[in-house]
Amino acid sequence: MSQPEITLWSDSSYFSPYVMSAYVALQEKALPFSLQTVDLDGGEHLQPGWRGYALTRRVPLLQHGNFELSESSAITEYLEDVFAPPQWERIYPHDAQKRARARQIQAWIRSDLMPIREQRSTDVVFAGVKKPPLDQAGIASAEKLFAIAGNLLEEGKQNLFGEWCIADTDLALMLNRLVLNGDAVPDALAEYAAFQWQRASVQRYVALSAKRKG
Ligand SMILES: N[C@@H](CCC(=O)N[C@@H](CS)C(=O)NCC(=O)O)C(=O)O
Repeated sequence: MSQPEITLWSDSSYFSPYVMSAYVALQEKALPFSLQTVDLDGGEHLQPGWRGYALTRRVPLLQHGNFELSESSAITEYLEDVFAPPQWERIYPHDAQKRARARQIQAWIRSDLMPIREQRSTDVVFAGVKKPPLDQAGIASAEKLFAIAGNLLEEGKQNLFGEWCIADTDLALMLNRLVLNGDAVPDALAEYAAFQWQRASVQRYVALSAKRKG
């Protein structure tokens, strides 16, 4: 049976780290999908005519046939459920505890470290913008990130759980907010972030934002 069509809605600049996560998940599973954009600056997502209006009025929004879903980690979990391994590539660890840990990391990155998210917005990552030094709250947030990421990635591991999973992309994005701004980041974490950034699926998303910027 043929699969319903998949569409991923993004902000028009492709600067959203959450859209990136959903995009990378689709790419890793090698699913055919089309991209659509909504103009957040112009408030297009707040118009009742927009597909995501009845949900959260935010991107990313996934359309799979008649089903619409927002919240990036709900999207990546849905894709893993519907396009399950081994038929499709795995984007979460097989082991239940590692899978739970990956979801924990995703939820944590989306709900904590606000000073980093505010002071190192993703134009740093996707458009090469440089920001002023972090304030006290930013420094405390960065120290927390380094300590926790350091615990998760002991001994300079290249992936959180042996093999790549979607939480690696999310954690690397958070670290790269600092690395790509030129902030001091412990070597092992900067190397991990650089390694993750080279992944083809991530680079395809980076290319989208670069194309839009240029
Ligand atoms: N927790 C959400 C965050 C989504 C989010 O913050 N999206 C932003 C773009 S990066 C957005 O749509 N902002 C428009 C708004 O909130 O009005 C997720 O993981 O998908």
